[in-house]
Amino acid sequence: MAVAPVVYGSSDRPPRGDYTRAADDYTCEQDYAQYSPADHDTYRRLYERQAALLPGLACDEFIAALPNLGARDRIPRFADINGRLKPATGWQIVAVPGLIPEVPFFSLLARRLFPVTDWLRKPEEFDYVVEPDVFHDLFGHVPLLFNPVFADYIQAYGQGGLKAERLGSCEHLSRLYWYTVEFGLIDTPAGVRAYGAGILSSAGELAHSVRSPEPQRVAFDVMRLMRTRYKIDSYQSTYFVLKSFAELFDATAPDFTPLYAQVSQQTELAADAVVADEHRYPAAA
Ligand code: HBI
Ligand code: FE
Repeated sequence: MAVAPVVYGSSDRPPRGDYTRAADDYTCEQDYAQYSPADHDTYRRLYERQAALLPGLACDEFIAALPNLGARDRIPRFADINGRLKPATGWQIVAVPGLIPEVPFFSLLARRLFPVTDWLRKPEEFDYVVEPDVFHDLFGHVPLLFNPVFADYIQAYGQGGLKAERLGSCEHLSRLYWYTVEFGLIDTPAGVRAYGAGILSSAGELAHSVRSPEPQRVAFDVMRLMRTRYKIDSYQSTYFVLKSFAELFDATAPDFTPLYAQVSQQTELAADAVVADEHRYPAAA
């Protein structure tokens, strides 16, 4: 059944994927035949460049989990990754044609199914692609699904998302996803490190988020985070720093209903808003 695609942010181009091949829940088969030798070479070069940048910038949990992706010299088969992922944390990745609406997205996460876009950027988009492609989803999101605490958080996020939709609080919850799963930092004895997929899959933002003096790095606080708008097509001005993945899971375990009521009474904050006397982390050396 043809399903209506969704477009992220303010892009005016139609979505890239072929949504006519998606089922009612937006999932489709990974169309492995679509990949040309040039696509596999683009993936190999993206993986090689990004993996070389990780030491001193990515968190240890991500670096330790990355080899679970398997193939580095070509686009992996999702079934091969699932052969390792399902026994590890009960998660599986499922192919989707691209971005999908929030309720189908939350529903898949709640079922421990992570949607992975199956098309790859073109060589001319090597440094930046507007919509998440298979490299962003596989390299950025999938390794930490092998981490039990983080994997439990993503499922809890999916379950919370379905509730948020009923409460009309999707915007607040998508900020939580954005500032943790996509652009989160975590503190370590050696300084802040990246765990967010949007950072880990970006050649430029990985060093920027951890080492640049420009952005502010504030302590993770759900209320502060949910008040803060985010930017879709440029580096973040504010990053939120966890003490541990357990902190993220514990902070999002309680029922968010009172939190949504409270945060909707407070003024929103711009992505670069500076709030007086809040703890800021220094850039890592
Ligand atoms: N769809 N395929 C896909 N991948 C995402 O990461 C994604 C999405 N739809 C919506 C979305 N993320 C965000 O708005 C979440 O905060 C819901
Ligand atoms: Fe993503």
